[in-house]
Amino acid sequence: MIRKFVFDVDGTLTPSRKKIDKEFAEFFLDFCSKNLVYLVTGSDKPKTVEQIGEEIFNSVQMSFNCAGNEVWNKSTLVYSSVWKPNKEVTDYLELLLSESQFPERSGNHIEYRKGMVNFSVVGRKCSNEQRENYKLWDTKSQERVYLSEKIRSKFPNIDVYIGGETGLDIFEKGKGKSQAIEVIRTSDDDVLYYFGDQVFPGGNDFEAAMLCNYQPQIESWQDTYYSLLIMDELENENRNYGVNI
Ligand code: M1P
Repeated sequence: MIRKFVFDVDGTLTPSRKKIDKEFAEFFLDFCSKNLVYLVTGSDKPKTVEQIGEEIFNSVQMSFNCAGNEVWNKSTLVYSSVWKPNKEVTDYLELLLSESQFPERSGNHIEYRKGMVNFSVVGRKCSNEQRENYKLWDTKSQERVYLSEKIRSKFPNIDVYIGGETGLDIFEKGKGKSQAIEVIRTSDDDVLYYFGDQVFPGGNDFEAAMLCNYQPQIESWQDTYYSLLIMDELENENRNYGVNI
């Protein structure tokens, strides 16, 4: 049995778009040195490094950025998709943006990344206050569910998922996070654990998590920390009793 641990970043290892907690970072770095760890995130490499630091980024086996459309092995770029949404899609996103009843706009609403775009009504440049306002609005109005259904039904050849706290991750059909799992699983002996805060139908972790063997229930980085601590403790206890898990 070969255990492999797959982690989303925003909302799973860090608060969304924020830096990793110092104590957890120390623990996680040690975890990476003892286990096969992979990152699968909607964000690009610069944002990921800014949030988790170079040391953790370089200690994982591989980082699947932009939902696996840009793959890094430490500082080596292994793969980069060239897909871009066509004008019909981006015009439609602009239309949806203009129709949203949410009153605040911060700029950078359609962010182009490798092989995907991130679409955000409040905008990627939002302040913490605007982010909080949008979170409340989205919870109340379910705007991101509504928008993703509209986009999905108009363009059946693209995939749309709720990611992070404010946006939607949009890419070519089948080119979401699940493509990373197909690379990570290399043998029938592999046992994959998926840690993600968006493991629900329509969430950007859902399909990837369903391809893994275990999906601990995570709603925050604290949940991830706690699950890993429990796992560690159980292993130590079992080791003391001579049981192999
Ligand atoms: O991984 C999904 C998204 O997570 C964050 O989204 P938000 O800022 O809306 O909370 C960001 O890191 C975003 O880039 C990413 O796509």
